[in-house]
Parts: sequence; C-alpha cells; structure tokens
Amino acid sequence: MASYRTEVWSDWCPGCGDFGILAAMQKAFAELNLDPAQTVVVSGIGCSSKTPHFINVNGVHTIHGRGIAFATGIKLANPQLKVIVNGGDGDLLGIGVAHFVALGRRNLDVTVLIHNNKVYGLTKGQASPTLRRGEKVKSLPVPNLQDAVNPIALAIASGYTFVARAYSLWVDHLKEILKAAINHKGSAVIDVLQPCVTYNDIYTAEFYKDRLYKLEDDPSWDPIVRDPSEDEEKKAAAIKKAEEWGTRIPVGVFYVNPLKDTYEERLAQRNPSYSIDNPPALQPISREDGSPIVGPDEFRKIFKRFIVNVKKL
Ligand SMILES: Cc1ncc(C[n+]2csc(CCOP(=O)(O)OP(=O)(O)O)c2C)c(N)n1
Ligand code: SF4
Repeated sequence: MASYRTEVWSDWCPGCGDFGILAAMQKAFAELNLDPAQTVVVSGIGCSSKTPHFINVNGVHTIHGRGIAFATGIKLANPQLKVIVNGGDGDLLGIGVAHFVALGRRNLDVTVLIHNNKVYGLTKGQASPTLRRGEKVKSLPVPNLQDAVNPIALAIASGYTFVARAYSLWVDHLKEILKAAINHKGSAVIDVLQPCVTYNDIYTAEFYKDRLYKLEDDPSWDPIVRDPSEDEEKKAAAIKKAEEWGTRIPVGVFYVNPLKDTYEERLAQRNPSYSIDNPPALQPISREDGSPIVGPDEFRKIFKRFIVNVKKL
C-alpha cells in the first residue's frame, strides 16, 4: 500500500471524509496489485478532485465537470488501462452531469467515485445537486429551494452496469466495493457518502452513525442480473431501495449487470481499424528512421476522404 502514497502535502481539512476515500483507493489498488503505469486516476475540480495528486499512479487533474470526458478519451485510446474517475457531487452531477449520463449510456469500462458531501466544498459550502429541498447547511442564508438528484437512480436510468453506495468512514467496506467495481467490465459508479466537516453541519458522521445499514446483511437482497429477462425487475428493485433515506439508509451494491457489452467492444466490432488488443495509443507513430508514419501525405489523404479537399501546399 505504501507504494501508492505520494509525498504531496494534502490541504484537505482535518477530519474530511476525502481521506477515507483515498485510503480505500490505496488499499484496493494494493490488493488488486494494480500496475501504477497501467492505472489512471482522473478528476475534475473541487476538494475531492485533488485525489490524483495523493495517489501514486498516472493522474490527470482536469477542469470542472470534465473528468469523465477526459477518462473517455484515455480509455478509448488505450482500453488496457484501468481508469478511475474521482469527483465531487457538484462536479459530476452538476456541471458534469451530461458526461455522467453519457458514460452510463456507453457502458465504457471506467469506474467513477462520487465524493458525495452534498455541498460544493472547495467554493465554501453552496448547495450541491444532492442536497434535498428545504435543507439549510451552514453556508446557506435560506433553505435549499431545489429538489435533489438521487445518484443511484440516475446512474441506473443512464445505463451504468455496476451501481453502489458506500460511506467514506467505512474504509474496508468501500475498499471491497471498489475492488468489485474495478473488476467489473463496464461503467461502474460508487456514490460515496462523505462528511464535509467544514461546511455540512447536517450530514455529519453523527448523522450517518445510527442510520447506515449494509444491503448485504439482508440475505434476500440479490443485485446481480444473471439473465437478461431479470434486468427490468432488478433495476426497479434497486431504484426503489435507493429512495430509502430516513432513519435507515442503505449502503452496498444496488445493481450489477455483467451481461452488457462495453462501448469499446462495440466500437471494435463496428470499426475493424480499432483494436482493443492493439489500441491507438500503442501503435507506432514513427518509422525506424524516425520519420512520422502519419505525415502530410497521409493527412491529406485522410482529410480528402473524410472531410475536405486539401490543396497541395
Ligand atoms: C467552469 C467552472 N465553474 C465554476 C468553478 C468553481 N468551482 C470550483 S470547485 C467548484 C465546486 C466543487 O464542488 P464539488 O464538485 O461538490 O466538490 P467538493 O469540493 O465538494 O469536493 C466550483 C463551482 C470552476 N472551477 N470552473
Ligand atoms: S471543505 Fe469540506 S470537502 Fe473540502 S477539504 Fe474541507 S472538509 Fe473536505
């Protein structure tokens, strides 16, 4: 696990739930023995989006709401990489929500961790899309006027094939779910409930302590689709369960469909020049003498065929 730590100093507030998510990632990566050179952590902007700096694998800290868009490009360029996205609920379900939905529709093999603290932490505690109507966290002058998005229901409706919720202070439980999400072939999302000790005085560790329960403790709960005919029923059961938010709040795996093909598989089937085993990022770009394989003449041919007629310079 030590090898996944970096020397970068973290400016997260002492007690922030982000630390638990980072620890769970480092443990999961160690137990899966992920090769740092074959693993990429991508983020947007926010407190939570600083995660790539603190974990010793390839990392990209991108722009607000665009972590998934960058991850999509990375995964398509080299489907052999393990790609994990970290973002806040504001980042992924506010400004980045179109990309969040698009990833589910594609079922690209990428894992998303939502650091769900129900506020915009980095910009001082405004209401995020997961704060419920009527709630007034300490930075708000008046109670929230908007209804909340339910990340589990949205993910299932969008097409994600692995959908779970975890709690950032239950590090080992989150670690196990994360390992399953990374091993799952397809778009996976974990909605991680994360106390923001500085700006959220409603959703505190105290609040969660007596309310959370694990889905797996119910022996009748089975989230896995084993035959396509079960899909609708499993989705409906998961969404119903995700509506439960009161004296009892479920965490665990809500829905898994391992039967659906991924976007990269569909692309390889449609386009013979796209190969998962020999992906674009691994193809040579120069000849033995150092000259580029795709030079001006090839570009001219490609442009002529697909886009415009390029005059010889
Ligand atoms: C295009 C754009 N709009 C707004 C901002 C300002 N901004 C920075 S972080 C942030 C919100 C972060 O909240 P969240 O995604 O919930 O993450 P947290 O800080 O809570 O982890 C905003 C609005 C920005 N950086 N870029
Ligand atoms: S503001 Fe909140 S989310 Fe950001 S580091 Fe501090 S406790 Fe964590």
